[in-house]
Amino acid sequence: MNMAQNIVAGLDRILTMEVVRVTERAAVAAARLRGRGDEKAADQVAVDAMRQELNRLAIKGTVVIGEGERDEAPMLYIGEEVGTGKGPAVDIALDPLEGTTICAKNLPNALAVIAIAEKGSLLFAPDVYMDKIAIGPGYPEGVVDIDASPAENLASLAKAKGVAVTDITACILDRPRHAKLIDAVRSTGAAIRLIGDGDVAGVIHTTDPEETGIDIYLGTGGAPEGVLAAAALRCTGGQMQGRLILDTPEKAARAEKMGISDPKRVYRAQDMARGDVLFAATGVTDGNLLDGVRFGRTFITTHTIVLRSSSRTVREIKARHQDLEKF
Ligand code: VTB
Repeated sequence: MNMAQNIVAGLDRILTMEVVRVTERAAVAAARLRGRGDEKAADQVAVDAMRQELNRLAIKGTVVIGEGERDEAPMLYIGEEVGTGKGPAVDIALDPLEGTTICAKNLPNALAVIAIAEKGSLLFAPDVYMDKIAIGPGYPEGVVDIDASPAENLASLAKAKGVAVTDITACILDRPRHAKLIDAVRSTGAAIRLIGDGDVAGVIHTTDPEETGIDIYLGTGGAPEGVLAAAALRCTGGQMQGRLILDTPEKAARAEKMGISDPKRVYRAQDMARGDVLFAATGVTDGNLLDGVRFGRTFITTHTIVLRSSSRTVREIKARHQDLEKF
């Protein structure tokens, strides 16, 4: 396939490498403020850095999942046009610092994240909660179901994996709203990894249980984070279902304004991120899949995962940045 055909068939392959710089740059900026207890400052520098690098990409990009509505986010707001404007028209979902609290406390799994997809193919999700369930690749379709009980899902997953339920580990956000869910999972004998934040990482971790020790992600987290995680899962394989929680008239109206006609709809990964999708994440703090940024005396190292749905290639890029001026 030559380059021209490739652009027509999906996203420009060159973007796969170019996009790495975008998350690397945001991650380095955020990492300089790791463990400083200042979430806002870390987020701000990551946003600035990501935007700067994004605007160098040869794309005509529109932010569909970003830092918020135009009036509340001065940069990388929903609807902002990014890139040089010369290149394929794409939708972008991003989170320059997923896990601001994690970064401020210097705890594991803070990431700089971006997903790029063909125009019109990412779910335009309001900033509400989403109920989520996700498992990794290699299981028959329908092994887990968002409407089944935690006990049913864990039993079904354990059976499909060929292990006892007690050998399954679920990842859940540590929130009071999950008390019932946590009890239900514990009563099956399964283990739980409780995370403080960072459910994009939590979902991605299900795709490599040998490495991460996590088989299933359960619970409610941000809907924008749900779309980002779905984009990653589209590339790695795995199953995810999500349902928006529109429990007030205000949220329902907001969702409707964003084009969501069925408020109870269950979205699978392929409904949240359709077509050809590129996903990149760089570790800010050390994590289960990615190392955090290391600051050496003469160089900085970054660790990035880059995924593309059309080829399902998983690339890990460890970069040694010797030109420190660029950061
Ligand atoms: C999660 C988590 C994020 O928000 O989506 C969470 O992945 C959900 O909101 O890192 P609550 O904190 O209100 O539970 C974050 O913690 C922050 O965006």
